[in-house]
Amino acid sequence: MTKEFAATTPNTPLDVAIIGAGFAGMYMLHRLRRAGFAVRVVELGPDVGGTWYWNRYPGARCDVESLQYSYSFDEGIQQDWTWTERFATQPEILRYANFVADRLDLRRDIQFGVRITSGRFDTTANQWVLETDSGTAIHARQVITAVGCLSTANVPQIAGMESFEGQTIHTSDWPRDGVNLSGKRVAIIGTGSTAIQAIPEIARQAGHLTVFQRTPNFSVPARNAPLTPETVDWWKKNYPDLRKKARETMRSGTIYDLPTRPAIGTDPADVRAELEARWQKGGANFAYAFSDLIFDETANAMAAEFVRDKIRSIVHDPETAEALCPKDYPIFCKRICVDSDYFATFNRPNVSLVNLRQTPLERITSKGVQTTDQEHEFDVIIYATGFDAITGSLLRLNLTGTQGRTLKEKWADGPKAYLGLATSEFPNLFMITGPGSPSVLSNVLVSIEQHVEFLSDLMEHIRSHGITRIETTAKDEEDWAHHVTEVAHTTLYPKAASWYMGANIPGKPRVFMPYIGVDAYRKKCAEVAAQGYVGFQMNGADAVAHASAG
Ligand code: N01
Repeated sequence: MTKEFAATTPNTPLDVAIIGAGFAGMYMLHRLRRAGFAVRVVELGPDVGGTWYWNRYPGARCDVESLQYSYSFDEGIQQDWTWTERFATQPEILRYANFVADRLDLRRDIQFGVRITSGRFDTTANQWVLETDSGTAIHARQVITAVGCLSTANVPQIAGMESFEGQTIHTSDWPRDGVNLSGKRVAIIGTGSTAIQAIPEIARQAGHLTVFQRTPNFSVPARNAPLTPETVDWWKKNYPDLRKKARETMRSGTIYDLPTRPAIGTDPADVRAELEARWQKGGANFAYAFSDLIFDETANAMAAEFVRDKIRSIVHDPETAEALCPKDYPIFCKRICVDSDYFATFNRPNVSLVNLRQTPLERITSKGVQTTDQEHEFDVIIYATGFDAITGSLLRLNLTGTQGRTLKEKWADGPKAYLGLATSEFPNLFMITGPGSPSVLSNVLVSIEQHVEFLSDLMEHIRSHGITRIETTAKDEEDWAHHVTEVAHTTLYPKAASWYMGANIPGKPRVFMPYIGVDAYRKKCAEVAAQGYVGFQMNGADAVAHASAG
């Protein structure tokens, strides 16, 4: 797999260096290579797949339906690949990433096993110099980050963690050879989407599983099942229309049964009937039952109470059921979880719940977990504690811009990026699914394709105009950040202390990071491109001075 890559120098830079070989980096490479650019991907892992390479914990699946969570840009790929389940497992998604990489012969331009340790913009040469842990710098005219929104683990700082004598695992770095949990005493800390997928599977394997919950989560049943050949055929036949619909008419980039009415003003019995029908159908479609669920607290409370009632009806022990019921934030304002048997797992004799709100976690000991009332002993502790989302992997690149500030210093009060794509002081740097773009509040493959296509058009534009330096302005990014916040505040989203807000990381600025609305965002980007990339200042042979977007 290791291949020698030609050295890059200030005189022989790449046209574009892409960081990351997940779905974003793979497609970006394909587009730019096809357009004739000298391009290379630098990837930390030993193979393609990004988040789907690392997140191998038991039960890992995508909660967007497989027929929609796939590339649409190549008719051959979407016809020749066949998904087997309604919600694909991590191994199947990784096989798909490999299928695409083979099909497009991507690996020959991907440098695996290399970490970018820092980068600086050389203002004289108008190039980025990326330092790597292999000791060889990479010189590139343009840099595009494809580092993923959920790829820097949040490893909490809990006193005594290093003293634990058993095995410690973070779900996002699950050992590639698997872990034998059979007969073991296992702890899992966290009850987000990851834990909610992992807990039922781990409970089937472990001797005893203890779940440490700080905040309960809303979850709806996936009702996963094998796909029938008829369903697959229908999707394949109708893909052009369905993909267009997902891209252009959906707030989320995923086709759901859109609501036809608000919950407020609808007979409460009809509200429950609609929620019940969607609960039975399974998946995040539940969130689209009524048009006001994400905007109106009373409507939202109806859906929240419906889910709490479901939890109470599934979990036998009333005290455990009550502890599992989220009560202090609106439903849908943290990412809705989609599960297979999560709540029923707490009826198993080998599963227990520790409510950290009642007995807070004090420290990790050599034997296990000390809470305020007792020491729990374990062979394995699993941290399902999530990610430093959206900005974590960008800041970790340690990039320094034209004013001598790192991105971390520049974004000390929160990220600001024009269209979520570019930030001032950092010329010739673009971010796929960056902060201020729909990213995690969308079917991320739809958002990735839109960004990749926007950026490859932009790269062709600057090449044909002889542009050597392109940068957004402080005003344009400020205006966009303001708009992102304004849109978020028309909804209930900011009422939850979520990772969308940076609230899961101590000290992280509380800024609502994703842009709500795939459809509106796409239109905005198309306008920007049609107006000659308004909001970007360009310098070079043609010395094109572009007006501010504001
Ligand atoms: O992470 P999370 P995740 N002590 O941040 C707890 C995507 N995803 O990996 O809420 C005790 O949601 C924390 O508790 P609290 C999806 O977008 C997608 O589960 O801070 N507990 C919480 O319970 C998802 O939203 C799929 O009180 C601590 C948990 O850890 C995103 O990834 C599948 C703690 C973290 O939950 C992140 O999900 C899986 C501490 N010190 C994930 N620190 C798909 O299907 C943290 N916690 C596509």
